[in-house]
Amino acid sequence: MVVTGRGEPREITNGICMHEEDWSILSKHTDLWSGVAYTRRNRRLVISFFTTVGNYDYGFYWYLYLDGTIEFEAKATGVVFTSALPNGSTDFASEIAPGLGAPFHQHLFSARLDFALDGGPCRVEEEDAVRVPLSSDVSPRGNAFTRKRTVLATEKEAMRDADAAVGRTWVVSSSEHTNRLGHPVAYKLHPEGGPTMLASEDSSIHRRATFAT
Ligand SMILES: [Cu+2]
Repeated sequence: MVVTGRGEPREITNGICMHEEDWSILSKHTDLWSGVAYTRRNRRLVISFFTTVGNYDYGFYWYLYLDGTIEFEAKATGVVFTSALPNGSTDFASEIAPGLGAPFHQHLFSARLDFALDGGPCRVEEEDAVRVPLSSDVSPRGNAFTRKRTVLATEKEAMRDADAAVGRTWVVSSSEHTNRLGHPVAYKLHPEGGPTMLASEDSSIHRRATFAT
């Protein structure tokens, strides 16, 4: 709902919200030698909408930051999904009131990203941090580590799991355009940690949301 020039309410159906907001500090530094100190504020453009699905109200929020970062956040609010909890067992639900439970469940989201980096074709590589064993030539103190990039050439190969233990990210890079250092222009996907599909492999949920398995 917005206000018209005459001060009357006007409803916008299927509207989205766009606004800017201050987002703390973009960068700061105090140079110990020159004494120069600076702080630069961060801002982000927020593009969002809510949709009501049953008992839930889902918020889908895209954030565009000054440093080029694009972040997506899905929010779930609304009313909690409940069930009877007659014997007080909390094996499959959290008790939220006497005799009332909130059953364990997952919210699974799928996002399609069309990168079209610099307007051309692109590819995706998986990047993992890799420990380098202690050796007299490469890592005499045992503190070296490197990264390994693997091209995911097919959709099937690209069905990968996040792995926080190796700092796994996915690099989507242009196969035609390079930056001023001669490297392909690219975006890096940083996954959020979270469990994959927890329902049984034989369940109908599993068949409907294979992207989450
Ligand atoms: Cu839920």
